[in-house]
Amino acid sequence: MGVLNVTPDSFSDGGEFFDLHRAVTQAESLLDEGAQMVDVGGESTRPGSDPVPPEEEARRVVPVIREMLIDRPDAIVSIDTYRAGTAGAALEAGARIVNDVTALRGDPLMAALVADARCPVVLMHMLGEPKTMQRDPRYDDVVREVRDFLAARAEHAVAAGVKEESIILDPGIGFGKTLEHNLALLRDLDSLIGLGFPVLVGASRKSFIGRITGEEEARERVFGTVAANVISYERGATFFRVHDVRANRDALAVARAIQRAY
Ligand code: PMM
Repeated sequence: MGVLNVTPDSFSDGGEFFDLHRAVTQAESLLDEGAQMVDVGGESTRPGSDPVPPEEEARRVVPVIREMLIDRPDAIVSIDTYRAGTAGAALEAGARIVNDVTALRGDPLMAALVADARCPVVLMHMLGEPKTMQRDPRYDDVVREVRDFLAARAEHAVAAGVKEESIILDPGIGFGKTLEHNLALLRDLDSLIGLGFPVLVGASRKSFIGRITGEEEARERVFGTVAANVISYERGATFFRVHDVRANRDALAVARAIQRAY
């Protein structure tokens, strides 16, 4: 899953693809590099960020989705939003997956929207909200708490009419987590895999990688990202949300070939 942030302020690519033409060109290059889907977002969720008004979020993403599907009608677009209004407008414009970083807690109308649309939905774990989530996050047992939270959110989704086979779970790397929390979640990813849903990992360029490698520039964290994704793949993850598609695609192709060798 290639990342396309149509925002002025995302942590690693903020401002780069804020203009319609540049955003569409970037979507196409993600696909050309081998992304099987493009995740389009119109509001940054980086630590400390403020929400944008709902109309502004939809105004950012809908034209990009429309334009990119004119050029690439078969592309699979995911909409990164927790707002039912934005998700609905994006689905109408041709998006096929909803990526909700609040796991259907951010908008009371989202569960019904996803159930009606019968589209896949990503349910992500986040402790708190972006504005404050990195202020001293604490857990007794991060792996158990994230797994139990996601199991409960999946149950909530099913109760609202979402089909079990439409659910994808995500531990929410960096969302209210210290370096140690992120590492424990990746090390014990099997525990999340054990819930029986496909798992998405969004480790790409995140600050925990910089903490380990000393790489302060987000765009220089590609090697660390690849390591996190290969390990996650080996532990059973299915989807990898990344900014640098080619490096991750090649690494995952090799990891997969080794796993399937006989
Ligand atoms: N991370 C970001 C945004 N959306 N969605 C999911 N499902 N998982 C993530 O880990 C995730 C996400 C923040 O990263 P960005 O600013 O590079 O988009």
